[in-house]
Amino acid sequence: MGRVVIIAGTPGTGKTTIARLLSKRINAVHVDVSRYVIDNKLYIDYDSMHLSYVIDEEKVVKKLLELVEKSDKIVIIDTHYPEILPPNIVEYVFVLRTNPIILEERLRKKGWPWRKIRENVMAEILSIVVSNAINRFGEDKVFEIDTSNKTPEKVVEEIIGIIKGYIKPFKQ
Ligand code: DAT
Repeated sequence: MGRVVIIAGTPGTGKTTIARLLSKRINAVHVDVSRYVIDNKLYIDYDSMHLSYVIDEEKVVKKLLELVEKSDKIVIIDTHYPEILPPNIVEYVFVLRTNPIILEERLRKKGWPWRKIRENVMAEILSIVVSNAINRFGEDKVFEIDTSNKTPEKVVEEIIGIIKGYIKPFKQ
């Protein structure tokens, strides 16, 4: 069974960029949950108001657990909704953070509509992903990583440092 590392964060904070790079660096399996849901048709509906798929949570969790069970490598799960996973299988939850002004720029570059940009920038300001992650997984497993004004390589170094125990992260 693989160890599970989650890369979470508001859309645009860099989950897929970081998870892809990290998985190459540590030879892990990368699962981009949004992509995985579409590729495996694990959605119930498309929400045209929020311009996103409504996932079939039960099926998604079942498939992810099977994948982790079969894997002999670390599994990096990239999702803005980490609480669907059971805490007992999760070792680390890295929540990527981005200054809201920089996040807005990144989402503009992705060509997102203004309504969706505003919704996500607000979610980042309110630290919604972090509070949900702490509620579900507990403070000890959750690490906030700032990606503003850093290269993806630098962010990956920080994460590897924490996983290997080289860096003692600051915890309030
Ligand atoms: P997400 O998967 O969270 O939606 P993404 O990886 O698709 O995010 O997009 C993030 C964008 O931000 C991508 O174009 C790369 C850019 N970026 C700039 N600096 C970054 C950093 N330090 N870490 C991650 N992404 C960064």
